[in-house]
Amino acid sequence: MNELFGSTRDVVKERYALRTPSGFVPSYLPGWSNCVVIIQISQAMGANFCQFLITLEANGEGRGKSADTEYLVYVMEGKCAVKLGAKKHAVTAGSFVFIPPKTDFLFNGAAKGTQLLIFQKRFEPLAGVKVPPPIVGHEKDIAANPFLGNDDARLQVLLPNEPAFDMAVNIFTYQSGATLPFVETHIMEHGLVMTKGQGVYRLDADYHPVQAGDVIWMAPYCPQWFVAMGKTPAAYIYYKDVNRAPL
Ligand code: UGY
Ligand code: MN
Repeated sequence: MNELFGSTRDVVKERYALRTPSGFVPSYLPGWSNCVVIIQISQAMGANFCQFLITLEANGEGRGKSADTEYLVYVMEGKCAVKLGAKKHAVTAGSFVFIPPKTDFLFNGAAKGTQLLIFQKRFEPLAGVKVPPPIVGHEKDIAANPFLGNDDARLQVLLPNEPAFDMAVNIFTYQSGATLPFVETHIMEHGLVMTKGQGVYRLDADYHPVQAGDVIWMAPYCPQWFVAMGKTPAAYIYYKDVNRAPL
C-alpha cells in the first residue's frame, strides 16, 4: 500500500492500536546488542504486556534473566542459537521458545536478518500449581485445527492450555473469504502480528484493511472480527492472557 506523504494507516486509541511497518522507529532494549529493536506494544500504550520485534545482525545477541516475567519468542525469519539455563538449542523460522520466570537466556549465533517476535508478560503464579518448564518447539509440529468447525479458519495453539500457563500464543490461518465466526468481545487482551496475506480487521466499531507486517493491540473487551481477503491465505500470530481470575 502506498501512503501519501503525511498520511499513515497507524491508529493508537484507548481500546486498540494498529501499527504499520512504515511507522516503526527503533529503540534500545537492555541486554540486546547489534540488533534493531522495535517495541511494538507496551504499557505506555495501555497494554498489560510487551511485544517486541528484534532483527539481529550476524553478531547480534540478546541476554538476560526472565526474573518475574515470562517470554514467548517466535522466530519469524532466519535462524540462531538459544541457551536457556545450561541447555543450548538451535532454532529456525517457525520455531518458538517459551522462557518461564527465573530463567537465564542467551540468543546469539544468528544468521544476519534473523527476526524474533517476543511477547513478554508478568507471570502470575497459581497457588498449588507448578511453574511451567521451558519449551522449545516448531509450528510445523502443532496441529492446525478447524476453528469452531470451520475448515477454512485453522488455529494452532503453541503452548499447552493448562492452568500452569497464564499466556497463550496461537497462529490463526484463514483461507481467503474465511472470517472469525462472530464479533468477539472478551476479557482477554491480544497482541498480534499479521504474518501472511491481507484482510479487514474490525477493532471496536472501526474497520481497517490490514496486511502482513501490521501489528494490532486489542485491549480487554475490545470488540474484534476479521475477514481474510485477496488471492492467498492470511495468517496472524497472537498473544492472549489466559487461565487466571480477574481479581
Ligand atoms: O483466541 C481468540 O480470542 C481469537 N479468536 N481472537 C482473534 O482472533 N481476534
Ligand atoms: Mn479474541
